[in-house]
Amino acid sequence: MKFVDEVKISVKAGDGGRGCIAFLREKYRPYGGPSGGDGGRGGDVVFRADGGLGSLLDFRYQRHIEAKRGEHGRGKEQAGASGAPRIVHVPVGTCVIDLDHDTVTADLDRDGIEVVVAKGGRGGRGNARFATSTNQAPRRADPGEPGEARTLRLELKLLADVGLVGYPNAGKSTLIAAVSAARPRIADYPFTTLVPNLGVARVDDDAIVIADIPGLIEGAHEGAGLGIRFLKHLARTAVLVHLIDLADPADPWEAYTAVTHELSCFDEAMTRKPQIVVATKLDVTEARERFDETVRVFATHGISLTGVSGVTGDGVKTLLRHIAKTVHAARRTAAEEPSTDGAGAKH
Ligand SMILES: Nc1nc2c(ncn2[C@@H]2O[C@H](COP(=O)(O)OP(=O)(O)OP(=O)(O)O)[C@@H](O)[C@H]2O)c(=O)[nH]1
Ligand SMILES: [Mg+2]
Repeated sequence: MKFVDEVKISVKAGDGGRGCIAFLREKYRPYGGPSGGDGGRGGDVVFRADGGLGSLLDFRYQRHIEAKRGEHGRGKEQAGASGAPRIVHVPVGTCVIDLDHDTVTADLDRDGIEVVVAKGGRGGRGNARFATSTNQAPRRADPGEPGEARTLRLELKLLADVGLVGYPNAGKSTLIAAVSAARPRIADYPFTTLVPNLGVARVDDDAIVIADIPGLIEGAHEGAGLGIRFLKHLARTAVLVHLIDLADPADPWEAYTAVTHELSCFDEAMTRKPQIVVATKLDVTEARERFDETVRVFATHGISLTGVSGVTGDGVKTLLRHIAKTVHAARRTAAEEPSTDGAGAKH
């Protein structure tokens, strides 16, 4: 199972500026010398690892990246200005593969490190450089070198921030499709999802990575249904979102406790992760009718319930914000307490 975000892009560094051909002519200096300045260097394309980014999502809208060219040289031996480097922020953990040569160019595995992925061209020499004792008026200057152009694949191994759990058919895949670009299979029979899917949801400036795994049923820890081995993909998530299908006539509290039991059979730590419990399919009349009563039952156990419809999108935005806030809080707790597993307090 590979959880990889990848994107193909092209980069082009700036071309070097042209060298200038010029001669100094001053009123009282009949033999003014060659005075063409050098062209400026083209800007590099530089990748910088940024711990604040969580995905390669930005590159979906930015497939071609160019740095500025160097300015051309000018008369009076004025060199052209260099093109500014183009600094591109990429998430920590981004691996850069050169597709033309099939080589790994860089592994940006630490916050703040920088790698030049395309080098700017050198500026051409102006004619002032070509003056010799025998040729005092050279009419020659170099063109600038072209900047490097490369086709790259960026790969990022993703770690999910959020795991979706619940019975089969609870609407997990529908929810991930509603909040991200992931397009998992969705169908009205159990165990539609056979392998985990990953989706990246945008919340303001942040990217939240959500994992959708196969549904759990009672006895999953003994192999019932698809078993619980998929829970290993959620081991490092910060937050669990537990979906309960209110259109299903089965008792919601029993569904909740059955899934929670399977989580604890896999690993006690799973039940200590912050959890957001969500009632789904609220567009269905029967589900809506049961909502208030279900909220009350869960409240008696100290659990607050959020309602959504993955189909109409009702409540989904609010839920996503709630998820993002919980993820941020969990990340902060994990950063403050590096000695714990970062699981946080019981919901
Ligand atoms: N009316 C309605 N139907 C929904 C909603 N969410 C999901 N469904 C339907 O419920 C069925 C199951 O949805 P999925 O998203 O595949 O459920 P799942 O939890 O991923 O199921 P598994 O992959 O089998 O574990 C599909 O027929 C969906 O169209 C909802 O909010 N409202
Ligand atoms: Mg599914």
